[in-house]
Amino acid sequence: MSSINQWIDEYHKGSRFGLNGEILIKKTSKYQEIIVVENEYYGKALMLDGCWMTSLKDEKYYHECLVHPALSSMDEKSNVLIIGGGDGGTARECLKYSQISNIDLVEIDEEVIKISKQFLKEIGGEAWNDKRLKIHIDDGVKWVKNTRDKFYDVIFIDCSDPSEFSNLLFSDSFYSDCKRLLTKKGILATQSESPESFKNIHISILKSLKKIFRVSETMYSFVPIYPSGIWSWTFASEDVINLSKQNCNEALRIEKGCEIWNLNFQNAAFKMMPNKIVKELNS
Ligand code: SPD
Repeated sequence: MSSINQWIDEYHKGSRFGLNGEILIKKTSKYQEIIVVENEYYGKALMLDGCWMTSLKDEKYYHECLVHPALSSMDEKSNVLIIGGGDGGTARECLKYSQISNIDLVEIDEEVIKISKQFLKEIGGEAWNDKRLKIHIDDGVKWVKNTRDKFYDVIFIDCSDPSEFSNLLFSDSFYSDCKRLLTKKGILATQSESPESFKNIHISILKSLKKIFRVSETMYSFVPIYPSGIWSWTFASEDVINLSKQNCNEALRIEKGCEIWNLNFQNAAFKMMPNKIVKELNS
């Protein structure tokens, strides 16, 4: 592998979003091309099939926003499902809650886990050694179909952008299966793409979740290395979720260990829906 710096870009509708650096590994797994590049500012960064997934420097923007709005708002949580999440960041944030006794992490591509453990070990950190974390190399869609009703308190969908092999993770039937798996007060938390660079799929996710679940709320923040930077996370439940619960001791404890997320940040983020998205959702 050459140690010469080069630009690695995510191409997107005539724009490109790139990092310059040394390629540490480039490999094609059964499912996708996997690249890890080392950039001066963002540190090591992971790209799957031409799309940026995460970097050491900005991963907390993503993982803290996916996990803490759900877990800090729930009283009962012991059993968690993560679909995707092969870099370990979502599991690491979940394991900050002592009430969690089991996490099933279902990742289709074993190579993503291997490469993350080898090149991005700071992201998963101690989570990889935690007995509560069970890794399953499997298809998330099949996993939810084959799991019994009301089994999980929380489901995190930490997937890539829609593609040939991940499309079903954005489908109504998948979301309905997730709903069936959740306990009465359970929450589905999913990355819901960008209202700017992935507007159509973003709208489609929000419409599906609103249709399938009793409540669904979306927050907006940033993931600097993703196309356009602005990103979203959506939380859906059959129970009325109190995602902006204040002064909860647990949330205050979690805040202290976070780089990005805190309750004020979250409260603002749930009010950040761009007006063009509001209009399209209402039309
Ligand atoms: N455009 C990238 C969307 C990827 C979301 N998942 C990232 C994985 C980080 N754990």
